[in-house]
Amino acid sequence: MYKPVIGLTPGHNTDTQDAFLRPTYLQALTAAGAIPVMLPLEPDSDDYGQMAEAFDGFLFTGGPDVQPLLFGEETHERCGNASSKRDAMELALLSQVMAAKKPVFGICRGIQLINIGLGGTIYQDISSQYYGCAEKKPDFPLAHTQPYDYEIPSHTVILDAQSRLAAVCGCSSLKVNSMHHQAVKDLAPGLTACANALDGLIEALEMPGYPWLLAVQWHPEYLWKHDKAASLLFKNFVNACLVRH
Ligand SMILES: [Mn+2]
Repeated sequence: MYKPVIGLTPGHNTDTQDAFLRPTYLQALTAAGAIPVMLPLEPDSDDYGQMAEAFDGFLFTGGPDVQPLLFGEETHERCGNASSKRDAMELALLSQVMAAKKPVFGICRGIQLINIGLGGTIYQDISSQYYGCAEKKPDFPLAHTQPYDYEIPSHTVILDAQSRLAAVCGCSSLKVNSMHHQAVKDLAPGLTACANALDGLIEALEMPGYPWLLAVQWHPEYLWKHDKAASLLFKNFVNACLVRH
């Protein structure tokens, strides 16, 4: 039986220049019935169109912060490390992948990258820019950078009942892990928020009318072994890639 081949965007260690991928993404996609492949960090600029055609789907993985000048902002004092090579590669790839209407899954940095690539903005730092703003300061600040193991969920997200995400997961709320200090702020045109944390922050996005685009702020690749919804998310993505083949 044909298995969908899925391209994953690579991590970039800016100290050693290594391109790498955490095995959790590969394990989750393999278990869901796909063949995962790490994409090059520095493809030839002429090759993005061919790369978009060559794979059945694309996973935009977690990682460091996106360079703020790329979404029209100065660099906030609480912004973290960025990789110009990775930013350029992922933004160019996203454009070609979406032109080819291939399935797109985003995780953590992936949700931010997709929102930025399509014209949205992000909070460069949740605690100072979202919690720090008086009108948005919640009574109960959440640990979006959770203080314990990634396999343990740390906060709740409420799903939009009409969303693809709710249909895929078959429930109205999820317990998710959380390892981010940035978050989606203004949505890009065409995207809808389909999950919010109890403090109001956007935790998932999708694109109605597009064949398959879902992005989550949490890390289902650390949850799928024990969490049905996380496992269904990967399986639904892989099935969407299979249908397109
Ligand atoms: Mn969170």
